[in-house]
Amino acid sequence: MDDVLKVIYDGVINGQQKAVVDGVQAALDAKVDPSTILNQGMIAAMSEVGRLFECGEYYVPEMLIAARAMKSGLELLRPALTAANVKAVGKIVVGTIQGDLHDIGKNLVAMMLEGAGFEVIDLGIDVAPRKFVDAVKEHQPQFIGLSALLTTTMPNMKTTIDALSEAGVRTAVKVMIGGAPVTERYAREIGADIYSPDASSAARRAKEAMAG
Ligand code: B1M
Repeated sequence: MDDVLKVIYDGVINGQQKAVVDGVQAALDAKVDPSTILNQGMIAAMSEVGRLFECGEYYVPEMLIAARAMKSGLELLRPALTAANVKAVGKIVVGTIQGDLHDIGKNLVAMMLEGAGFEVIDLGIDVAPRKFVDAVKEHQPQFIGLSALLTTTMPNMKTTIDALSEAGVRTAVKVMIGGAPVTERYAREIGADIYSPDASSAARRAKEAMAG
């Protein structure tokens, strides 16, 4: 790997925002292809961060700091990616379900998905089923991602899936759900397509679903 890409890669893994931004600037100045910067510098690093999290070496704070460093680099890289017409690997609309204001986990999921190369449209918190339906129609994503942290708001995941069916767009998207009280069994019960226990597996499972 090029020295400059290694600086970005290590910077993301170690959560060093300045190192990542300086590395991206240096790579752009050296005319490194923007998609190489993205894939070999940032996405590869976030995938390693995901692995470290899954094997218990990293915890949520390390993952958050890495994701923030990656985001700062991405801000700088984005115009170059657009100019080079580098396509996202897929598109996902995410949001915290109606009635629920918790967004730390959802933001982390969004950042890991961005780190995996997805375009993420974040609808925020307390998102009504209708808003998810409208976003599916407007943005035509491959996935929608629903997050719930309260046992009292979990049923709104089912309400949202029902709203997608009623609007005739259920089969147009795969529905991924997650959040502390959510389980694989619950996902099956309400007819969601993918359950993810954490942000890193959310990114991995979305990529697998795109591939398969
Ligand atoms: Co709230 N809260 N809270 N809270 N809060 C919990 C969830 C609670 C378990 C605390 C407790 O009682 N022990 C409890 C829920 C109990 C229950 O439902 N059975 C609770 C309660 C009761 C409440 C209020 C009702 C309190 C009150 O007002 N009486 C109230 C509800 C407000 C509302 O939403 N309408 C409330 C409010 C709040 C704050 C606003 C103060 C704040 C939220 C701030 C914010 O998010 N901006 C807050 C917080 C911080 C928590 C705790 C302490 C931490 C949640 C968190 O951020 N975890 C939480 C207790 C706890 O979990 N220990 C608690 C860190 C985060 C990284 O993890 O969100 O689980 P998590 O996300 C993970 C995975 O779940 C997964 O990936 C993430 C990263 O790995 N994941 C997905 C999440 N979404 C996913 C989506 C996916 C895939 C994976 O696909 C799309």
